[in-house]
Amino acid sequence: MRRYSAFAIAREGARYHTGWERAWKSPAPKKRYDAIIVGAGGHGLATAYYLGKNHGIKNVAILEKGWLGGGNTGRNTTIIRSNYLQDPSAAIYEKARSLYETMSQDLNYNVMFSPRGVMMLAQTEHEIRGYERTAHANALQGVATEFISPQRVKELVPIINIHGPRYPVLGALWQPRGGTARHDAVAWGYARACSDMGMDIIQQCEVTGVRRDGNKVIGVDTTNGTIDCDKLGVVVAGHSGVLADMAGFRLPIESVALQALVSEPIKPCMDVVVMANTVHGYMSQSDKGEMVIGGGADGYNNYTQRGSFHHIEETVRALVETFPMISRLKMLRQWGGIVDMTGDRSPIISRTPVENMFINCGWGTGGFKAIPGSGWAMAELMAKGASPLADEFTMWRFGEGKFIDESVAAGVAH
Ligand code: FAD
Ligand code: PYC
Repeated sequence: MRRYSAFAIAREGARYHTGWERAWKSPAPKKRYDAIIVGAGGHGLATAYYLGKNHGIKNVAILEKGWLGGGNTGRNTTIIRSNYLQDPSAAIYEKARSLYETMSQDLNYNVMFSPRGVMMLAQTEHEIRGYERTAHANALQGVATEFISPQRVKELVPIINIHGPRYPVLGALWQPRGGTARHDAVAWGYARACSDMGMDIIQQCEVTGVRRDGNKVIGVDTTNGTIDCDKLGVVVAGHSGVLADMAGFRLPIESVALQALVSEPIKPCMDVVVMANTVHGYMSQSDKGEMVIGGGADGYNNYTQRGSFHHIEETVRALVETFPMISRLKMLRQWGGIVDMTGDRSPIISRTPVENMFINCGWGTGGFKAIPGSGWAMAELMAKGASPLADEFTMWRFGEGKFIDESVAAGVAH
């Protein structure tokens, strides 16, 4: 616990609480920041980290209305893969996956990256065609994936029922260097590195307004007062539309609940990640032994961070037919997060209509895997005005018809 007291911007002196778990009640700092990042989730923290590490911009504050990592970053099922179809997506997700390989060393913080392999089952002829197409595209993009047979699926996952009562397993898209990482550790690792660079992570500090001089951003209003900045990066996932509204523009984002659950811990029984998108459920085993399970997103917009009950039943039903042995497991707990969905299921990393205000959102059901690549690109965009990794992901692509369609790769029904 002691370590995190630094995150409460104690260096500004006794005006601030030093316990990171307590609310920051004091007036906002009177200094002007080179950059403010709104949102201390993985993407916001990674953006701040690469602003400092890659571009030398360290006079940075990260403002968080709750606690760091308490949004979707701390609520996801930690699947990491880069088996996307379109070139711009493969580039940013593979950049992220490769950064995960060395993240523990880079941050000197064990994020428990486990490249155990990710498998997306094909259970219809349509899925076979889709995944074979992705495997060919990945070969051209330099992303190591292959389409494997049902027999190979069974070898890799002995507990699976490949003859399924409704949909037999016809093959799978297999990414051997995909896997999982400890989600909280990713947030904490980036946070500690930001703090070590002298950045201020201010929790319990909600941004309530975007301050402008003409069309140029000059700071933010917060529940703790106003704070000045030269550049503003908004990285708030499901609340992106709310922040855009404060700045006077609209985003093509819908916010919906996505939920997950875990079973009681059991002995190791499955050492890969399996996604079954036709019956609709996915599962991996955590280091504690719990089976980590997720399903589809709610079919209506909301901000509840809970999710509707019928999804749990549908997801468990789908997974019981895929892995019959889990029918004997007790489920321990369930939770939800609010994911930010775009129409083409690809993210937005973009300038905005407001000068010096940038937005990173739209990662929807699949942004945990992207955190380091996204932070890398967003930092470059904020520091230099452009980033090759972000070029295609502007918020204006929807008006221009330049969609980056990843509705199959997203892997989760929505
Ligand atoms: P967040 O972690 O949500 O951070 C945004 C932060 O902004 C929050 O902490 C919030 O409190 C803060 N904020 C909001 N408004 C304000 C304000 N006004 N002022 C200050 N702060 C504010 N992705 C994968 O790649 N693999 C998976 O297996 C996977 N599984 C998932 C399972 C579930 C159940 C869920 C919900 C998501 C899953 N995802 C997965 C998606 C992934 O979690 C998200 O895309 C990713 O975590 C988004 O990170 P973020 O930093 O953008 O958002
Ligand atoms: O993007 O791989 C993913 C994912 C799995 C579960 C939720 N998102």
